[in-house]
Amino acid sequence: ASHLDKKSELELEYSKKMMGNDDNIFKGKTQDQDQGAKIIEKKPTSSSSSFWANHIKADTKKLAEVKEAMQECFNAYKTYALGHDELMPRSKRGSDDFGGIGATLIDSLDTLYIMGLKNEFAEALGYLKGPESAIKDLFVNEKRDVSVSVFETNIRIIGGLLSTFDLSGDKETLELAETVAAHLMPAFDTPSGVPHSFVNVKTGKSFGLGWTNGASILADFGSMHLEWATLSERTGNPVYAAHTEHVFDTLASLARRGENGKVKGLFPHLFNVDTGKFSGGRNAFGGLGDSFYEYLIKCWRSLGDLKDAQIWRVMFDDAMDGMKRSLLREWRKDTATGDVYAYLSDMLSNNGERSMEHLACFAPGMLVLGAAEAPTKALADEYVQIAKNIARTCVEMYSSQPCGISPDQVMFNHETGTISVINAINVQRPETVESLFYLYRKTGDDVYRTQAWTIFQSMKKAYRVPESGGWEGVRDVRNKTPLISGDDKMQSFFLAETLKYLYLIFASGDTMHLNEWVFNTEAHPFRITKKTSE
Ligand code: DMJ
Repeated sequence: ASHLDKKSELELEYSKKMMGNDDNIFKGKTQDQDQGAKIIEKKPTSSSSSFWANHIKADTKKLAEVKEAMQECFNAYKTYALGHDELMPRSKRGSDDFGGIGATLIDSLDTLYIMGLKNEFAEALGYLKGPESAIKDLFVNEKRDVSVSVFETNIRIIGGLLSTFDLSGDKETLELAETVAAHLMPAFDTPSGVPHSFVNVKTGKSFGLGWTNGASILADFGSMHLEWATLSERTGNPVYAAHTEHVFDTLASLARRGENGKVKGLFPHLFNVDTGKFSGGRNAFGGLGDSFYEYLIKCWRSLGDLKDAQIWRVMFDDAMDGMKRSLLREWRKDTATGDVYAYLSDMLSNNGERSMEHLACFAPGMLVLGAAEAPTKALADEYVQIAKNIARTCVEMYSSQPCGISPDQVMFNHETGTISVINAINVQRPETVESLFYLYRKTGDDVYRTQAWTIFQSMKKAYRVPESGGWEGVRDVRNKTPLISGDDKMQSFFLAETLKYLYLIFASGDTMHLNEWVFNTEAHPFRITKKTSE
């Protein structure tokens, strides 16, 4: 009961803020689609440009090539798998790992919009709102008895719908986002108020995963506030933000009491929603932990209505401190240039703690965001330096393989300065190109564009399935490109994230400027409601 009392206090406080917030850009005002292009290209004010590199010009030829890839992938999805979650590019049919809600369609919307693929965007939106709509079938008409992942539905579906609203002003997408969130809400009805991982959309029954013994996962429940606070702001309904703010408050008070494991600033992966305590797992930045840390800085930077804003910043800097002390490793130094290659340990003792997942390659991007408005210049410089050192390793994870594609997990040999493969698959993940995007926007150093282009070319060779035009992942990156066997799956995040970040790397610096937009962990951009000063 205590968390419910807390929730209503928060709701009250939030409503007061909403009523008094004259800057709320969505009060009685919507953007129309024609304004969209201007919104994307809008010039940042000169006072806000100093942290980011100025005068980044578009590389139109490369932009066109990435856009063509997106067009091809979307059209293949449309032709063979429309309404399904993902395309199987070889089998030329759909697969439904997320409840059959058309994940790729929704994940693609804002990418199509940003790339100016107007016809495809209009078609996708038309389908979403039309009578065949898979998402309406499930969430509006409640036709199917299906359980969905709270995290995946939040980052892909609510995130994709919210960003489509922010970009295009289409109100129905906001209403749909609210309907989806209302169906996830029963997952929060636990003694601690921290949500279960899964919820049945029809019955509201929620539950945890078998392999965690029912525990919820830090990256899942800890990466919801950006979407839910944005949803509250856009709709004027405080209930969403109140739910996720309570989750953050729970974590913050555990940290204050020192009940968050051995390393100050970091958090274990598994949480018992009944006892309200952590129940195990590692403190690391790969899967299970990753986006929780990312959201500390993204929420702090971008949410004008953030309660006790400073504690988000403090928790982020504490986490980075914990990361430096316990996870950051240097495995190679280039004797000629002095360049350091760093990585973040997975802390898996059977690999001698010298392993890293590709998933952790989001960290350089997060560190660059942390450097903007950091408490001191020294800390900002240090964050950018660590970001560069980790990104160097992530790029090497690609270039060290015969097909130029990174494995999903690697091990580092500090003695020889070499990388070996632990998990040879590649599922089209975005994290390295995501980090190259942030580093390029920060530094304007062309090395990042060159690296991104090389990776994109390797992806094209390894992923593209000519029979359908869809792009798939790779089963074993240790093979040379012509020998590669594909996994017959086009991940929805490939269209939401990988291709979007690649496009933005070659776009002008004013396109989706990082002082005006924040990208959720599935690369869906929301308009920033707090003015950033850097
Ligand atoms: C995406 O769904 C998100 O980026 C998430 O935070 C991590 N995993 C995938 C991409 O690898």
